Formats: sequence, C-alpha cells, structure tokens
Amino acid sequence: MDRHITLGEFIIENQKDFPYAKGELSALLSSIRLAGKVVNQQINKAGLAEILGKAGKENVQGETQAKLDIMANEVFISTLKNRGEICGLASEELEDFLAFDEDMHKDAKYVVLIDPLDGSSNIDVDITVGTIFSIYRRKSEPGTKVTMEDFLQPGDKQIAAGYLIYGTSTILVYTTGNGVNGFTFDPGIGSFFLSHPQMKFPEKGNIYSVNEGNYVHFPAGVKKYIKWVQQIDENDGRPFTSRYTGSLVADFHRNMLLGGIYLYPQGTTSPNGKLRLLYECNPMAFLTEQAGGKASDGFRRILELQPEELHERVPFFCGNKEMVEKAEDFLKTSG
Ligand code: AHM
Ligand code: MG
Repeated sequence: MDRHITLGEFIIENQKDFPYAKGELSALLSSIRLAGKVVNQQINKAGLAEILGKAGKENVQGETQAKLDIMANEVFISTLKNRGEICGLASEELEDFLAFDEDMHKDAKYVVLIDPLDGSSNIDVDITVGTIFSIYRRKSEPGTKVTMEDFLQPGDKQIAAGYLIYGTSTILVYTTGNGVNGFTFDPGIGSFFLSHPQMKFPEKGNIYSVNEGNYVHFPAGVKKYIKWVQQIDENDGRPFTSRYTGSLVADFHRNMLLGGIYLYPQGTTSPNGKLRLLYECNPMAFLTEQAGGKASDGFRRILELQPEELHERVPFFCGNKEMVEKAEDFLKTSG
C-alpha cells in the first residue's frame, strides 16, 4: 500500500468539491474517523476486556443488544456530540433521534444516521462486523431544534455516507458523491491511508449473498432468481458462487471488490425484509451507485424512497448493475 495520502489529507483536499463547505463536513468526517478508531480498538480487545456477549437488553427493534452494540453506539454519540458539527443523530440502537441543542451545536448544519455495529450476531464468533453512517444537511433552520423531518429525507439527499469494516484490516470507505474511496488503518501509526482509490464494482460479478435459510419465505421471483444463479451456463460463469457472512458491511465490501449481488428480500414472515432503510440501505445504496452499481427494493430505486419512520425496513437488492437488473426481471415477471 502506498502510504502517501492519509484520510485526513484526503478529506481536506476534497473539501473544495463543496461550494458551500466551510470545513464542517470535513470536521464531521474526521469525528467519524476518530470514533471508528476507538471502536476498532475496543473490538480488537473485546475478548480480553470481557465485553463480548449479550447485554441483557433489547433495542427498539426488539433485538437483543450485545455489549459491543452499546459501546459502539455510545462512542459514536459522544464523539460526534462533543465536537459540535451535528445538531442531531439517529441510531439503529435508539428509539428516538437525539437533538443536540447546546451552544456549540447552534450553527450545526448536519444530522447523522448510524448503525454503530452492523452484523452484531458475528461479534462473539470473531467474524467481521462494521459501522455504517449517513450524513444529511438539516432541512429545518439552523439555530432551531432538529425535527423528525431532518431525519426522514430520501437517500438521494445524502451529503456523505460510508462504512468502517473491522475485518482482517480495518478499512473506512466513504463517498461524498464524487466516487468511493477506501482507507486502510495502520494500527502502528494510528492513521488511515488511501488504499482503495475510486472503487468500482467490476463489470461482471459471479457472487450472490443471501440468507438461503429463508428461501421458503421468499417471493416466487426471488426463488426463481436463486435457482437461475445456480444453473450451469458457461457464457456468464454460472453457477455463481454463494458467499454470506451475516454482516452486510462484509458482504457488501467483498461484492464491491469482486463483483456480486447482495439480497435481503421480503418474506412471508417479514413483509419488508430485515434491513433498515435509513441506517443500512440508504448509505449502502449511495455507495453502490457511486461505485457504478445498482440498489433497489426489487422494483424501485432505494435512494428515491420517501422514509415514513426512523426504523422502517425495506427489501434490499444491491450490487453489480446487471445482476440486480436480472433479479428485478424475475420479480417483475413472477412477483
Ligand atoms: P444488525 O444491524 O442488527 O447486525 O442487523 C443487520 C444484519 C446485516 O448486517 C446482515 O446482512 C443481516 O442482518 C443478517 O441477517 P440474517 O441473520 O437474518 O441473515
Ligand atoms: Mg445493521
């Protein structure tokens, strides 16, 4: 890896892409970088520090929280709050959004939506997890208290989005609407270095990522698509390879590097699938499109969906354009 450009330098250098930017977005991205370093360090020593396992509480979605879910949530909230660049934050782990209205936040223009620890079922078994973030400009007047409307914006209004992947390396990947770039953390130096400039889905992909244990619940179109990817066809490299970790960040990252599709469809017991529009699908959809891919709910572009509530779920299909379009064709014809 070429250790020439740090994430900090890159953020400052690219600040000029924003005609209205006065450095707040750069400062906000730097706060996310800092919180990511703290969470990364905690995850790495989790087994030793005895912070693995369940916390004995449920989050707003009725899911059991892991100790690290709570830790990551607290680290991101306190880091972002203490630096004053945002006026509010919504988290997958909290029922309501937080409004920051101390003096230091009064001119803040941005709100952040976050899934602090994605893939938390993988924490205790040493499999990759991640953090997903999404940034919008507030709609309400600066100086007033943030409102629900500031958070319920369609994904195409995102100013920036990205994720941290805590894997064999820790990598921060983000976009501000000008391509997708990835930065690998060097723990010896304590800095992220540009390692994946201008990330793009390869032209063709041959990986599909889906929880096939739910097959029986899927709509007919998805069942047919899965059977189609498993058929032999030398022209397009089928059967495709199945890879599914249970961490969206890990499955997405691999598919963007190698070419593939990620699916979390609706099912008979979960009419909107599992993934959350605001914390997971919108940021991943923004990255997907910026990397030349496609993200939809099977019929509609994710980034155009008008959110109705903070924790709403949506079926999610994202990855190489051609692969997502094929899945959509099956859904259109078979439902
Ligand atoms: P989480 O944010 O509570 O960890 O849930 C989201 C995760 C995704 O990372 C992953 O792709 C999916 O849930 C896995 O769900 P399942 O175990 O149903 O396959
Ligand atoms: Mg998640």
